[in-house]
Amino acid sequence: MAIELPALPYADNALDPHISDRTISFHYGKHHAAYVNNLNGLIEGTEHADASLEAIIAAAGPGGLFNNAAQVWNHTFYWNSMSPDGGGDPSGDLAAAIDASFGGADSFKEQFAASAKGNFGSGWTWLVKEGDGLAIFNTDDADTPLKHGKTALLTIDVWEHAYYLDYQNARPAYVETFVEKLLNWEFVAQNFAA
Ligand code: MN3
Repeated sequence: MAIELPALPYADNALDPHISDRTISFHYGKHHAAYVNNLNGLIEGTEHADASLEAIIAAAGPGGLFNNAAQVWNHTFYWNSMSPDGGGDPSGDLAAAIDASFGGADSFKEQFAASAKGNFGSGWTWLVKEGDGLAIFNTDDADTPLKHGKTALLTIDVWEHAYYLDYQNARPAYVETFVEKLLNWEFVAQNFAA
């Protein structure tokens, strides 16, 4: 049972002009697809051949198996972290939790953006559940909150391939656009309630 590349939750051009269909064609169509293909090559005929993606991530030590499995999971989570109708503010229980942990939605957005801008090199910036509260968590390369016992609520990919075609080296502009225009609070709320 091979690991499959999940369909995008929107059309290839749905995030235009913030994330272009050209970026999607490479980032989803080439990078994400390559992680899936690499992973299937690595698990074929092994003890992991019929395992779930989450089980492979849990079992894998440092190296190619972990990197490809985690990148498959992280990218699927990233696509869902954005919406053509994104941006705005959280509501309900999630808003209360954001207030309690960060002092309000605006303060959260500032702290999340600052962490994403400052996440050195290739990696991911996450909102996670941590104990009774919420926290911002940076990971390097393919690393993922699953491997740290944390529940992911939101992520932004800060590898250069996520933004270079649309923003060149201007990671801050990409991060600010993500937070203001793309952030899918409904997805965050689903993960928070789960
Ligand atoms: Mn990526």
